[in-house]
Amino acid sequence: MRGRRAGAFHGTADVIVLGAGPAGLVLGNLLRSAGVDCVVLERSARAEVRTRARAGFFAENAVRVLDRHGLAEGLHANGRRHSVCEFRTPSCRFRLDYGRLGRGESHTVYPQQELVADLLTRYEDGGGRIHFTTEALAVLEADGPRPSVTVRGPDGRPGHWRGRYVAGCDGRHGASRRSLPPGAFRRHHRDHRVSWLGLLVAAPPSLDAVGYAVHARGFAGHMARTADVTRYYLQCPRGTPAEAWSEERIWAELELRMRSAAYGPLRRGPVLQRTVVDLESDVLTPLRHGTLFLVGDAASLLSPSAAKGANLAVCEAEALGRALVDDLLHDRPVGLDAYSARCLARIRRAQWFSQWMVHLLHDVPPPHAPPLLLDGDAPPRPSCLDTLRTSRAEQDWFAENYTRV
Ligand code: RFL
Repeated sequence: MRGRRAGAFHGTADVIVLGAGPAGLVLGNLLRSAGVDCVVLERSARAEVRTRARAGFFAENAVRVLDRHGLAEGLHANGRRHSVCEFRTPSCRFRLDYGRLGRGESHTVYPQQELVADLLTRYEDGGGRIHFTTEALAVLEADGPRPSVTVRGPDGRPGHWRGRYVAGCDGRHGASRRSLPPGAFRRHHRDHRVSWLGLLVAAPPSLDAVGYAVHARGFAGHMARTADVTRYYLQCPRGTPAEAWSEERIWAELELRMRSAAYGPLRRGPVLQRTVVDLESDVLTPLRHGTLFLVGDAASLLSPSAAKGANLAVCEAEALGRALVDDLLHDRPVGLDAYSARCLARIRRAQWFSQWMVHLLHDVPPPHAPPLLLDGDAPPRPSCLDTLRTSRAEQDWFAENYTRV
């Protein structure tokens, strides 16, 4: 089927990749450089894909994946190593240099949109096919050998793509998830009953660490992005519209919850973006339905508390890319057969740790059965933070899981 080409509306490709986020573009690059015929179909316009600010913390394993395929040049040139967390609690402040704990691994901070822009340039420079403003509407006949995708193209015209495999890299609300027939999968869902107001601020970081502040008014977080842009989070009541928060109110809450009076002021700047994120965990099993595979956020959604989502997307894209190359070029389907179970093992670990972080940082029940509290017992959260502050074994465990993907 190699070499057959078409416009955005109709065509064929051995692998149809839905979505040009980190998952879709890592996969597209792997397939293209191995010589597999593929096309990426993306709902948004090119400019939006290149500028959508989201994640920023990449674990060493995800960086190794990018390195193996020559996709980490920009990340190494412009990203910064990051290895310290600072917890601020009602009673104290403590720091964990997680890069020196556990397995001694750290993060590279590099804005997700920069990585996506690098991946896109690399893919297109290598001759990769991509169509923007082309929304997948449904994946059809995924249980057979010739799946197809119906699309709405740039001017609203309907179209149709046919292939041998479809890679669903189109996020939680994409067509891949929607196209799974009832009974073909199980949905595992947990609403953590916590919401965050996510903010991007045009100001340098205020700390040389990820800041996690636990406060009676709710959680506040600080994460570096670049020398001039910082991400902050404020826990907010469920259902709060993002616009309800004026800049004045945002800074007052951040200063209060981060305890600036005790630990130093925050570096202020205009708020560039504000989004409300409901903290949820959501996994579909299995990650394969016939010739349709789920990758990244389409496979599992995590709360951003432990910064795992983009990392999983990169690792799963590599696993699927290798398996597709083995199947299509070497007639070895074993990797495709193992894809779902392999990725679910990683997802399960990441979900568990992210849920543990949600519990650590908020007044919500722990991930599993609530612990037995005896009369007069302290609630579990302060004791978790205290154990983390004082126990080297707990710190090693934290560091290992915080950087693991
Ligand atoms: P993406 O990035 O959402 O890309 C999916 C792409 O699919 C397109 N699309 C469609 N295309 C065609 N047809 C359709 N019907 C389509 N429907 C959707 C979309 O336009 C989009 O281009 O998914 P992917 O590739 O799986 O990557 C996942 C990551 O983006 C996500 O997990 C992370 O951003 C999560 N996350 C973080 N992860 C980390 O590892 N570290 C972090 O520090 C971190 N911080 C964050 C985050 C997510 C956040 N939000 C948005 C909740 C911070 C925030 C605020």
